[in-house]
Amino acid sequence: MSGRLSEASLRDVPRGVGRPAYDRAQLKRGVVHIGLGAFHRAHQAPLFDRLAEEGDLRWGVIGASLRSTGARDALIPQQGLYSLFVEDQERHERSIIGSILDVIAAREEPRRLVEAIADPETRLATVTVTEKGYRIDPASGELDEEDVGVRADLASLEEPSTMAGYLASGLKLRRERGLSPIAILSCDNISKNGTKLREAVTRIARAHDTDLALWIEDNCPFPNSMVDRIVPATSREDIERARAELGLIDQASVRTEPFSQWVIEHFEGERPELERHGVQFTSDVAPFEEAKLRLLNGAHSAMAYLGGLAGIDTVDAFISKDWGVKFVRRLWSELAPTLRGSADLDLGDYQQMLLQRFANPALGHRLDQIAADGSQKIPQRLVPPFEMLLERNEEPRAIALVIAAWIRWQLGRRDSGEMFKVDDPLGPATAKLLKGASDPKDQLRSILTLRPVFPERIASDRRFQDLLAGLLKS
Ligand code: CS2
Repeated sequence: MSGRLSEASLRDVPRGVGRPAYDRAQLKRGVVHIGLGAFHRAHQAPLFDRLAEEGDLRWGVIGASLRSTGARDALIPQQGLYSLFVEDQERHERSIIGSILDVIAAREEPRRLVEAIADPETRLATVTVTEKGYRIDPASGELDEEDVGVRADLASLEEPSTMAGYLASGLKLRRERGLSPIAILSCDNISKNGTKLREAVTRIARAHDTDLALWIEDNCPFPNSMVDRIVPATSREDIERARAELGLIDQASVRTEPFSQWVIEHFEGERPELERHGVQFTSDVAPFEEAKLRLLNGAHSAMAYLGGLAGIDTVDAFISKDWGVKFVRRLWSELAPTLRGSADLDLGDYQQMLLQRFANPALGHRLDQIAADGSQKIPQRLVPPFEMLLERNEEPRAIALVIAAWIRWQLGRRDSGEMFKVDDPLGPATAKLLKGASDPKDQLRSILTLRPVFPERIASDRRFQDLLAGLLKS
């Protein structure tokens, strides 16, 4: 029987596995992080761990999940400790990360999260709640005021429901207590993520107190940022492997690639010196964010729907096929001209590196994971460049094929006939739209009325319709 990873069992962790050398009891609760999934555990938390390792003990993390209790149930018995496996063809690095100090399951204890944001020790809030957690309309970027949670937060901030509601509520309390404002750092794959988050939070704040909204606007930076690291969701195999390699049970183990990137817009106020660990601070994140959203995430979505329909399971399996690489290159040849360049970004090198990252066989990155929530992702990744190319009178067939594959995906049936459940907040809406449609032409007509994905100006474009109709038919 293996014991559980914890402070007490740290000494049993085998040699060669890194572990915190700093005194965790001295670590301050400087960061509140909302959205304690695998991505945070593999991207931001290890950076805060490294800062602590160097003696900067201001950036311990209080993590919160809004809906599930899984992270709390996994991490609290381990006092926040978990293992990180960094792997590719050559590297196999293992370490125990110590920067997470406490975990709140906000659904059960909403006030604890509000209090954490309003704690004098808190200096920064970070967010990874995925696209759908913003409750914004994916196409317009505006807060979805029809959403039940948003409606509740607009009515009361006592026990918030949404991420933006929690932030508004916590900031309200900070202001009432005369505490300093803090920066709120969005780390999700959304174009202009900080700007959109600020709009969502101030919109909710304004519904309660206009002065609060002004205070937030004037004092709390919401820098835009681009984050990048491929992190498969923790699977049963990961937990098994952690047990085999550590001799301990770790329910929160996470596996990732060596590559990691974080580009953040400069902002005023106290902040962690992340540049010591390769994080880039810049005056304009847009070129990085666009390149990443379109080339990396766009290719991911392409593989997810085309590969998923064809019955392929993982990114590396897709990219190992000649036609797979060929298609991804073709897609990039359409997408790259839509990017505004930056002197710091060589797109040729960037694509070459992406191919290597996609081919990493150690990740086992599942296409189903990427396929989830497509209605929130396609409008970020592929609709804007498509529109741009149409304006230039071009006919981007590869992008259109991915959008057509996404539409096919909504039917919940692979090419083999195997049925699956579409995992998407708009899944019920797309199912309803497609239900009565008898042929591809009908299906297209219906699905193009889905405004969060297809804004009017693109849905009504004849060339767009014809292109998709042809592809869906074939
Ligand atoms: C992926 C991303 O699941 C997805 O939609 O495209 O999670 C991707 O792995 C990360 O953005 C990489 O940084």
